Amino acid sequence: MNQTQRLTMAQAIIRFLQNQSVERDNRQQKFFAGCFGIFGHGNVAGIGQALHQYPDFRYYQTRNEQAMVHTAAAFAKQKNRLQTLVCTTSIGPGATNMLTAAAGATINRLPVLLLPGDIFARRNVAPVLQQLEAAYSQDVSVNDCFKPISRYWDRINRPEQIITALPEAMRVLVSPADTGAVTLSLPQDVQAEAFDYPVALFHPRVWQIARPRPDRTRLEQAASWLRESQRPLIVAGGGVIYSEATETLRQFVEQTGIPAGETMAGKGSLRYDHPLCMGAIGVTGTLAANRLAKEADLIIGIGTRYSDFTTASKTAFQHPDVRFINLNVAEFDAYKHSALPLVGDAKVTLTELGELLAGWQVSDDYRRRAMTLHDEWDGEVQRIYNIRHAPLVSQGELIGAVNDLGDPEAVMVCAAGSLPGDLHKLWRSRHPKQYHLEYGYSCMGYEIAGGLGIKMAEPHREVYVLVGDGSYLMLATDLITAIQEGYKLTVVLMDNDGYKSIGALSRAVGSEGFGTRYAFPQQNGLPGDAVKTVQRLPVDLAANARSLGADVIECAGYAEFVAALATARRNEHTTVIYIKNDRYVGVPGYESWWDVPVAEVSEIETVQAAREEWEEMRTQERYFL
Ligand SMILES: Cc1ncc(C[n+]2csc(CCOP(=O)(O)OP(=O)(O)O)c2C)c(N)n1
Ligand SMILES: [Mg+2]
Repeated sequence: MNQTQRLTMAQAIIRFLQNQSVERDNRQQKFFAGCFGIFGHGNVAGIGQALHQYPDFRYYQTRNEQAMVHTAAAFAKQKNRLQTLVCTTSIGPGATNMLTAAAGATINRLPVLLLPGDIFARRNVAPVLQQLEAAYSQDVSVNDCFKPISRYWDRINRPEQIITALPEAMRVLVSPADTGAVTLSLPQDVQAEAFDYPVALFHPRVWQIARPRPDRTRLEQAASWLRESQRPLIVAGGGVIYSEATETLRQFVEQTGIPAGETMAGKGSLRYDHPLCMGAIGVTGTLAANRLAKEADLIIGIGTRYSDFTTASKTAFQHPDVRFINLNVAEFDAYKHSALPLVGDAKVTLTELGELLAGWQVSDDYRRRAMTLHDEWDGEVQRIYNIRHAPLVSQGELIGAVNDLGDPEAVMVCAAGSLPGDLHKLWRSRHPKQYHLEYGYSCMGYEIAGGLGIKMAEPHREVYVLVGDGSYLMLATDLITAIQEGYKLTVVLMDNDGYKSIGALSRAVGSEGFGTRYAFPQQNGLPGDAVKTVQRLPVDLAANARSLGADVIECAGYAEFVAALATARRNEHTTVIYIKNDRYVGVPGYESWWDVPVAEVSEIETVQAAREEWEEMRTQERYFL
């Protein structure tokens, strides 16, 4: 019991992490699959030395600290949060490079463990290289920036502090309700300090992931609300997938006849061809889901945060007496929209609710209406898949090709630009893990790094990374890591000379695509979309990808793209399919709105017109009290 082992703080951390497992539904696995990192003076002699000493805890290189946190988050998402990766950095810029992706992980409720190095606890040699000095306190470093974006944050000023910090870090990481980025800030001197650690700290530990059940009284009330409802609609969020409740949802939907719309994180909760699957809901939603949302008298939100994309900026639900029942493991989300909160795990809650609803179902009329809307929507998707736009192809037809001709067991990953909206509408999800969208933070640069995390999580699946030229330029370098580690990615790089998405948004707010095109300046300014002829920049993204070690296939049109998909599927090596596509042809919106405030005063007429439209739409925004 009193046995101790003398280790450095860094060695003790790695030993501890190696011994943590999780268990859900009697399935057990190690919680950490290894550690990504870039070494500098802030961690090379601490965590770096420890990783060298314990090669069983696999170390992976990255090219950029932001990328590795995206990789870890994507890995965790693909694993339904039952496993993740650790990220180590030096102090200063290495640490703060993680901030963007750390915020993304927390917003998306994905566990990542961050171990940034920190300035000396001992202080006598301060200021050290890369130290932020504050005149008002010596207890400040750049790592304090992690506080608002971490679900748990701690600074380890004495080696024995990890004995109490590590279990807290684990509690948060494995909690379905509280998870997100966990940051343990590790002063560079303390990492290398030794302590006589209790051996019990390193004993194998299994963290049970519970499936909490909701309050019975509330559950019964929910059942009676459902029985009273005429037009109930399910909003399926990411929680359905993380809870592995997709099969239970299917049974619930079939038993009750309640149709379901899907959020960005929830897409794939039902197979696209299920007659009661209405597909995407909200700003980027389908006509089927958005029509039903508008009329619904009862919304059953399952594992959703109700982001503005889901609620169409609070305009999606227009029934005057609409009510909400929220099934959510996080109390915070369960209470949104003044809902009847069923705080619990999606799978067990749906099962119990289904039992209470035995014998009840929606009217035949309503079920039929939903099924008709489903079929009509499928026709609309096919229409867009069949467009053959010239001279440059349309994004919709490219999405169709990847969906039709890619491996059906594959995973598709995307995060930012015009692709997510198009994918949300058009992608036909055939299994619950096929549609991997990082849309909590919609962080440009997630795509390739995230693709690597997905492939590491499920190496047997093909991974299609769909990425725009803007996102690619922001963060493509972890193609190298994928190649280095032998994880094959198929990257579809869609070049439209800049920001198609924000260009369209800019035009919609009256600003002519200002600042969103990649072109040489004219008349001492950058050309917007009103300028017909622009001079392209001499950038060759295909050559860029080739220079990082990828196989690259350049496609001139649809037929070549189809051929490239076949080649890439046979290829065992990371392949980038490069294709130019049209900046202006887009997938329409389907009776939805997104609140992006327009300038209240302007001398430009297009802005004034946009403002007028915006003011009218705003009147549809609702409070749910
Ligand atoms: C890190 C980051 N910066 C800025 C934005 C805002 N933003 C959203 S989409 C977009 C343009 C994306 O360009 P690209 O990847 O080429 O996709 P496209 O819009 O052309 O489809 C920008 C700048 C963002 N989402 N993430
Ligand atoms: Mg682009």
